[in-house]
Amino acid sequence: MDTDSNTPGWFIAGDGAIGMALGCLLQQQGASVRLISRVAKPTPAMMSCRFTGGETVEWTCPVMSEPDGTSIDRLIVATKAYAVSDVMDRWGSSLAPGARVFFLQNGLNLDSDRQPPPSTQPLIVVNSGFAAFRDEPNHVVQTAGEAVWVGDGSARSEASDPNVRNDIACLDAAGFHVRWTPDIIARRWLKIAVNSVINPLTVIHDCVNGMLLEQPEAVRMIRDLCDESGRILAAMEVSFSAEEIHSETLRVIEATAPNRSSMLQDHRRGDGRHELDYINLPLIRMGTAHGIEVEEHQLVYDRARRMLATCEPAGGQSPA
Ligand code: KPL
Repeated sequence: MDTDSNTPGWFIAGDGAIGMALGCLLQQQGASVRLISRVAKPTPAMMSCRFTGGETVEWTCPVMSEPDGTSIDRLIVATKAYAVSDVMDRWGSSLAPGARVFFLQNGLNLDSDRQPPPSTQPLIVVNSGFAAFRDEPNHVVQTAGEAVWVGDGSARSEASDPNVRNDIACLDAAGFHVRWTPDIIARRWLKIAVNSVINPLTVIHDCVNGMLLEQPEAVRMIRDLCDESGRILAAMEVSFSAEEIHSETLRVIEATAPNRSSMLQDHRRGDGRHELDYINLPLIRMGTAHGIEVEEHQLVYDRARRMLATCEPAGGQSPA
């Protein structure tokens, strides 16, 4: 495993909470890290991270907003789903042949899930256990550090490329506990099913995740949505049952009880960008395509869409 700062470094697109926390963890392991920001920022940036153990680390890191001719061997895309196409448009041509590109988004875009150039290796990360939030512009607080899943969509029991295995070992040693799985597509659908319950319901009820369990209407909707998702996933031959989706949803709500979901944060930020069409819409579309009734999901989608519309620019947004 390389932790040597002379080896090709890590580029992290997205200087939000997860991007900053990951950058800090990797740099502490001795890796060279550069953050990629959508907008030009003073560089190097001075940041701090408080980790779950209680330790606070001050760190500095170069920040880039435009390619400078450097060839990128490993890129972590830690942006929101709607920003992925911008990242690929701007940085795709800087990716070296064989570069590993780790995608950390919630949900997916069924119309055009933006891929990096064909000569590179896209890897899907399903984040089911690492959480952080930003409480000041350059200060991040990590709130959970459980295992997360990674895969390339193949049924291989481990990554075939030793570079990918090395990357996974580096991330794991740094404290981002990635585990390879041959079932990454099913795991992504499970996470979509869970997020499609928690995220819009926290917008509708304007509450932190844990409060959902204190509202009888929300508790009933959680059950009904999970049952419907179970029928959709069964029709898609994805192996998670309604019971498993329901218990995973309750587990996540309890584990992230004090969190404001990312969709509620999008709503409150009010800049018109949110992930409803990347999380809820794919399930609705899959259900419809397989002839499954999606009444509960459609109702929740429509309610949340109306509420999120109050923060959209005229004309709404379309999946990027
Ligand atoms: O993934 C999340 C999100 O907010 O998008 C959960 C797990 C619901 C945590 O808030």
